[in-house]
Amino acid sequence: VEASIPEPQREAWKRFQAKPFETKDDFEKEVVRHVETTLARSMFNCDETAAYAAASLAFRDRLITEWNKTQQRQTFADTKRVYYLSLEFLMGRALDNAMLNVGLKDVAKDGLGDLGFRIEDIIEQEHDAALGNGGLGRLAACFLDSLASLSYPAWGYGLRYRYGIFKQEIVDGYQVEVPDYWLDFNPWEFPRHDIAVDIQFYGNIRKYQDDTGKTVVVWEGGEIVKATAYDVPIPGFDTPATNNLRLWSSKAASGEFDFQKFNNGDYESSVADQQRAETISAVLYPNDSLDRGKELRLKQQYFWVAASLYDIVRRFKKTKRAWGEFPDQVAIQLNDTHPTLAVVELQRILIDLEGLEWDEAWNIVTKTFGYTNHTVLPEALEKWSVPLFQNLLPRHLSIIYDINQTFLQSVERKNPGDRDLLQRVSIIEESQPKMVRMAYLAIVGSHKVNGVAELHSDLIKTTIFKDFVNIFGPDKFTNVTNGITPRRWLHQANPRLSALIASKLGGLAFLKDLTLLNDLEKFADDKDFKKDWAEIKHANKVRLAKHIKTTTGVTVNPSALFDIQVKRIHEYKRQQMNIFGVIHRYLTIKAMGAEERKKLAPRVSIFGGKAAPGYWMAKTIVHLVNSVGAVVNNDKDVGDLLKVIFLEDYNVSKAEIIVPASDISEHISTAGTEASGTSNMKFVLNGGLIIGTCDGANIEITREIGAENIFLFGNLSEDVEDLRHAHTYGNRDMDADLAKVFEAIKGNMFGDANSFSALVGAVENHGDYYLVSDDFHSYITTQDMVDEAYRDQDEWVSKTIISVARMGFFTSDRCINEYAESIWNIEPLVPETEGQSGLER
Ligand code: 7GP
Repeated sequence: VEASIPEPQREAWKRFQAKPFETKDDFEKEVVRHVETTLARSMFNCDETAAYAAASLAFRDRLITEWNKTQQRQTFADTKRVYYLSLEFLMGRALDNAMLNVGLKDVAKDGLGDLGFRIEDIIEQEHDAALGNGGLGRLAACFLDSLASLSYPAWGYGLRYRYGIFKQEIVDGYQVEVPDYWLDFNPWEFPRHDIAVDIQFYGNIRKYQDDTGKTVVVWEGGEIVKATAYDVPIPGFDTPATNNLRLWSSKAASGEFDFQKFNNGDYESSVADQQRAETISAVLYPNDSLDRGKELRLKQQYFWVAASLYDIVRRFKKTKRAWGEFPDQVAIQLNDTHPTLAVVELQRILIDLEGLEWDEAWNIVTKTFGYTNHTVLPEALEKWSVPLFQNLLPRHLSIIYDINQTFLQSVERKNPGDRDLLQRVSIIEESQPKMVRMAYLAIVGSHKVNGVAELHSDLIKTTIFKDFVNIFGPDKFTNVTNGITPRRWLHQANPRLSALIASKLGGLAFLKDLTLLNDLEKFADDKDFKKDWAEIKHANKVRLAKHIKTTTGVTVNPSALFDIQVKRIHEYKRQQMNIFGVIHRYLTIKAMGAEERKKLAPRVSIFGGKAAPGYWMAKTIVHLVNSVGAVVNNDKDVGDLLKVIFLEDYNVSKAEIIVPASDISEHISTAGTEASGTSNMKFVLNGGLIIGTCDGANIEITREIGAENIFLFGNLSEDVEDLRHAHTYGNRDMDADLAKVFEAIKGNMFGDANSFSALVGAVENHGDYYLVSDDFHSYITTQDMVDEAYRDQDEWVSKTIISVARMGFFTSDRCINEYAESIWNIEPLVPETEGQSGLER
């Protein structure tokens, strides 16, 4: 690295190069310097906001020094890198994470203490980076943490939305969306004004023959938008390796066009152009698992993909290698189909700009890409209308047609005469209008396709992608079960539990090798350990109870059983079944005598999650939960026996308070609909048990922790089709308990029944697509078993310890190692000083 610096500068550089702080004094010095110079304030009026800003800048300086070294190390080692393309990175807060990963949180705590601040208050100042909707976006964030912590050469590429996922407010029981303008002050990004790419839209294609007789295609005209890079450093845990997340922001290109308008006195319309360009990266689409086919969304996708590929190709070209070596240097992972245009864009670059032959180029493309599918829900599978495509990206559409033709010809060769098959697998759907099927394009353009849990990976092979398994063979399809980072989801969210575990395992090494948790199992019957364990859970519940009190005004008893369901609101996730179950419980309590009531475990049912703004049914579920809460929580007769809470604006930083506080959490999707789930893993890792269906990763969690430690219920995925069929064509008796719940709703017990008629009607009259009525009985009887089990606290605590001990498999480190080996073919590039960051083991 040193040798790369020109001789004359080397001396000065060595003398003055940035030295990251290590001690409390140096940290304080940095904070004061940032307050007084960077922020232009004095220490006399340094409030918590300024202290947050200065502390973050001090850590950012530290990260960026290591970031630089990491990038240089990778460049010189000339190793293969992976690029993770994701439209969503749900990062949450950065300061706490940076302090812990670097191993200097204690230093910062003391330093801030000297300056008159409590570190918790300073951490609270940070606005979440909420650049994602739910599971898919948070998975990408966990992956970045693991990639850096394992020292893999990896970059994330995404969009720098001006507005992240909306802020949810509950007004009179209804969800109201408020814009999340999060960029007011963001110390975690570096604008790279020197890294800007012009991105073209619209226009026409022109073909001609060059001197050698070769056909040349040019894409001309249209409009140009400029992409500017913003870099976010991603620190690894207990390693100096610091990776990069590059987010693109859109601006109008300062072309002659604008100037002409300006000179003609048309100032307003030249400003309008500017604003139009900026809209591309302005908002995150707030739909989770729903494709809306909006032109601006396709524009976002191409803008981001084109800028990222330009960057990746530029970096590759600096190595002066032959194009054939591209897949040896570059792996690109498509996080769902949103970046699938990258397949087409790389093919375009290779044939139109670099002059490669089609086959040679296509060979490079397919070796480069891998595609991860995150859902089988039909409404989430992306399709773009051909006319829209033709207008926005004419050259790409013509390449897609060529890709499709070559592909269909090969299918025809192997399956002569099977026209049905050709129609089924065609990338172009022959509908009115024609549609481009993005998932099919992603499969054809990648060398590996994976699902995110075993059941899900099996399902995609037997349902939505069945024909492709026959065409490409089964080896192209694989499974990588999701994981979560134990740094954020144990060490950061639950510091006391992490410390207790460390005290028994002899240090924090389990945070880098989660299978070490296995050794905890021998403490499952240790009296003192169990007491400490239970005490920490109680303290976490007290913390959540306080949060509930300040945000909702409701007092809950921290000794009650905390039953939590937090995730995006969706019919397939079945929050409606949960609230119907709560109503059933309420009716049961009301009908009980005093003696019977004494035997009941008091329960707090906690809900949280956002509904997509246009998803009316999901919003109705939110309304019902709040309406039930308003009645139950004010019923003196019920008191502590039941409370119903809706937590406003569920996000990553709130999850860090909520997840450690559960006794039981709910993962109750209709079997076969939840691809994996990741919060199920977080809750168990924090000493909560789960109630769930045989779906997604619940199945593998059961296998790991033992069926005796999880409350499974409900129909299996293989029965779903028959049940749906029976709903439509058979006679159905509504479950008696569910019928009573519906009667209560219809009798206006929770306010005007008309508000909820769609929810009830979906089950009663409209086919009950999500099988609420089929699973309701086993759901409520399993909830009774939860009560029963909770009564034996001693046994319950042992179960939670054993479960935590067996959760090692679900670290995202395991998951990333699997991707690295079976899909990306990349190796870690471990810095010499790895594990020497002074972190206590
Ligand atoms: C989610 C899945 O619903 C969830 O089961 C999974 O754990 C998560 O991805 C990570 O793999 N999918 C989405 O969030 C989503 O929007 C549609 O999928 C593209």
